[in-house]
Amino acid sequence: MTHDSSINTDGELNNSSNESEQNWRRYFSFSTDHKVIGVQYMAMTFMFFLIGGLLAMIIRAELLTPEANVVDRPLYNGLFTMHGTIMIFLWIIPFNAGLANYLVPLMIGARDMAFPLLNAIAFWILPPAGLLLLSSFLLPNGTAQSGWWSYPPISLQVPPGYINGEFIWIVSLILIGISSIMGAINFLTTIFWMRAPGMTFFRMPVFVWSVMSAQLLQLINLPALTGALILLLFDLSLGTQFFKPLENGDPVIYQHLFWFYSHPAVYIMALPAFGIFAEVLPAFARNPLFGYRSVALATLGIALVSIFVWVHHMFTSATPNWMRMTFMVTSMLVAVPTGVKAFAWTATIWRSKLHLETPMLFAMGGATMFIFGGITGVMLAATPFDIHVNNTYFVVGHFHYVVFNTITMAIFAAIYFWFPKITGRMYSEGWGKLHFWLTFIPANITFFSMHPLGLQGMLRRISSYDPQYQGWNIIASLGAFLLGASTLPFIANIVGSWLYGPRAVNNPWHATGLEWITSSPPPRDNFEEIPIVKRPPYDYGDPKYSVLENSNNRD
Ligand code: HEM
Ligand SMILES: [Cu+2]
Repeated sequence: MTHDSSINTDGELNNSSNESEQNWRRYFSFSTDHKVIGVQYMAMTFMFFLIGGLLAMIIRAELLTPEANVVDRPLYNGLFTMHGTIMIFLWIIPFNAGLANYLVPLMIGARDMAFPLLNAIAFWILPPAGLLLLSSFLLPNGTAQSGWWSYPPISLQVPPGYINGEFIWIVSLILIGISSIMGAINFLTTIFWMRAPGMTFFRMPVFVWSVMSAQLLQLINLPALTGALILLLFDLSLGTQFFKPLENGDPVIYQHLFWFYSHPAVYIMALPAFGIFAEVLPAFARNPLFGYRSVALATLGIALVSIFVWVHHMFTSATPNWMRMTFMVTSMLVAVPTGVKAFAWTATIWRSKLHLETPMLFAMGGATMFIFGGITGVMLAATPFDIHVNNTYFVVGHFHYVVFNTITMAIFAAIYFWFPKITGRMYSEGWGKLHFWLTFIPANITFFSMHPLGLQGMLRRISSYDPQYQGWNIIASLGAFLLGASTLPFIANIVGSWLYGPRAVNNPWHATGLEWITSSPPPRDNFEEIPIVKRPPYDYGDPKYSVLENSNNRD
């Protein structure tokens, strides 16, 4: 790539060898450097994670007691709607985009993303979209209240007024979707065309395979959601009747379109997490990733199967029996490629000497919790079981094991693992471990409690409940408050270490990825010289390939 002459921002190139502190300002500027954009994504989405977490604290405060006594019902509806929307569309999905932005060009030996300007635009759509969404709290009738799925006809029964919470919700989501589609085009082009010489597909780290698979899903499935949202917007504001049951519209079609995206979306969130496990586990077990090729192909396999399972969210939505049967089977098929992954993680660390630094703790914790969330997923995929627990806290428990205990933990693993690369500083191991235990234990307390609640019949999306459910709810709420507090040592560690941490060497973990051969933080164009790749990924422990580890001795 020879873009340095055309697309360049305010003389960064000249500065790139200077101290990184002098460059902190670039994180607040419009930059086309994929690394700056990556950090911008990650920092911004973390802000939304905090906001989403705050909303969750209010929800759990309300559920401490059977009565509705903290917030009124419309606000409660708004809180869980915004909590879910923010966590999915402004935390996990864009955080993954940010991490991938930072890592993919480095991991494949490229100087930047294929379309740096498009990359910056895709990012800068998000802050206004997110602020727009939040601004709906200020409307006289408050935010959208129909949950993150926004099913019609409920989502169409909104307080009058052209600009209401639902309207804002739809517009924000369309904007976020446009940003994601731009990102998908950019990621796929980059991975297909910008790999360094010798970086064949089967030499790519599994993280890159994960990004590629997840972004393929974005491209294939996201248009269904965007289309559905546009039609919903028409129904809401222009008097059309695509989804209005009393006027010959069909609300179930909306559900199909919604889940055609939003089921694969769970893998758009989860695949990068699996990719993180595939980087961190081998590095701290000093073992090659077990069954690398199978894992890479299983990644693509999971993505493919996930396109054909969406109806498992609609087992109770007037779905004919033949369709329930079919989608029960396809849903269970996901367990096959997923099992390959779980087996590979286990085999990678089997009988190895584990180095239990913070990234490894989070990766092992997250991978283990995924087994639990995956099992409840397969249970839910069984139609007869799902019919009973659909719309109960069992479902809430299931997906929080996956989206929090697995994916958010994987995100923390990634932050600690690549922190030295991104900042050029080391974080504090003691604070990191404290953060891990303060996350892992309370998260399990909180989200485990939801399973018995659901099996006993407690419905989701309610702000008052029968007193028989209070016991587990108190446990869940106390766990949640601890979990909220766990972000404090994290923030202290990240901010403090970034400012005052000891200098990091280029490759503190003696890891094998290309991102570790360049300086920490990397220069504007990533590599002084584009590397020529001659070795497989994850060649830990193979003396034949020890060159990379030694290259660290330069420091
Ligand atoms: C890989 C990571 C996964 C994530 C991030 C995830 C996420 C979610 C989410 C967010 C929901 C709730 C949607 C809602 O109603 O608001 C959900 C429900 C569901 N999940 Fe998962 N899930 C994962 C894995 C699985 C697996 C492996 C299966 C089955 C093989 C599965 C089967 C289901 C089913 C059947 C439901 C619908 C339950 C119901 O509403 O009655 N999930 N999941
Ligand atoms: Cu699903």
